[in-house]
Amino acid sequence: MEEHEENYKKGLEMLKQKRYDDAIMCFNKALKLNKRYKEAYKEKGNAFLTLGRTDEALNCFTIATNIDPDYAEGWKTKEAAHLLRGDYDDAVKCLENLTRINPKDEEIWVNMGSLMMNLHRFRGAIECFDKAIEINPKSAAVEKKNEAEKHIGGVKSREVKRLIKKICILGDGAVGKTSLIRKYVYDMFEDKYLSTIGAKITKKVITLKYHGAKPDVILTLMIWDIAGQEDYRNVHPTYYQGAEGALVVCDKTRKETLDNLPKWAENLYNVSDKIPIVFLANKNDLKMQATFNENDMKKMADRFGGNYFFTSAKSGENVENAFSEIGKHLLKGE
Ligand code: G3D
Ligand code: MG
Repeated sequence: MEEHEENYKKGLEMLKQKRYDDAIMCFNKALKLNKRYKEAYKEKGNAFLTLGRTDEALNCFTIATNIDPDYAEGWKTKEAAHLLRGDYDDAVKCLENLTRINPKDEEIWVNMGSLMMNLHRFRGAIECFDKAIEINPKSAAVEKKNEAEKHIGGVKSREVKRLIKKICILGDGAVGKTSLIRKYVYDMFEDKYLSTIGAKITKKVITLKYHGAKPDVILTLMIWDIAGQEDYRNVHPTYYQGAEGALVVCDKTRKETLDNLPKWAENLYNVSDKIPIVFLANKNDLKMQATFNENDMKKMADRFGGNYFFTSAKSGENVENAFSEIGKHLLKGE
């Protein structure tokens, strides 16, 4: 193996170990030896992205796609970075490049159409959905196209306000954090590209209509899942940085996970401002195995002035409510 490749491999290993600064150093060494090493630029960008340094990340992705304008992975990560910052028009441009590279990829057309819908670019969205339907007549785009057509035929487009907010989901391992996100964000297209960037970030776009009283709000929730480092002493501060709300989860069948909730909350507050927290006691479907009751949960939530819910990622109980509650807090003062 050549030396630049060795450094690149080492960088990937560092990424796996969540040693992002070390990873960047390795990629830099690789790039010194091979200035056109697009993969190294992409992975260096991923490391920056995970550290929350989106400007530097974008810089890397831009270089990678300049080196090779047909580098699909480069465009995907660049799109993810733009989404994280809320630069939707730039994200659309990345998708345009992806459709140029893979014109037969139905999913990319659907993604681009969905994003354009969020931007109220309905005619452009319909063109994308048509392409997807051409590739697969049974595409999810059929329904989405109908939706877009309704908008064009109907009332003139209203003023919209776009917001992007980060929330974190915290709590011990196996309490059901990832399952709760999966249940809430059923549109799997939405997190496909983001899953390639190392941090587990899932996007959910919610449109809030005020029927004339105020501009409609398009709220993009960036849900950060702390997959794989479920020890409150070990969480990288970047996971908390910039968060405007948090869901802190325990498992109703394991009392110790409730006892750990205050530690999660305190640890978060060591880094963040006093952002709103909603506490969840998950696996409420397992009634027979309950190890604590509502009073225990209430006492804990009261300490932090937070609300609480008993949820089940399995049955869906209170999952929408929990995320809407956080959503309500996020929009206060907007
Ligand atoms: P984590 O992301 O917090 O680590 P996961 O937790 O979402 O990975 O869930 C851990 C396990 O709990 C999974 O089981 C999952 O199916 C289960 N689980 C999550 N939420 C619920 C729930 O509300 N009710 C029930 N009954 N089970 C739940 P496996 O066996 O797949 O590891
Ligand atoms: Mg998980």
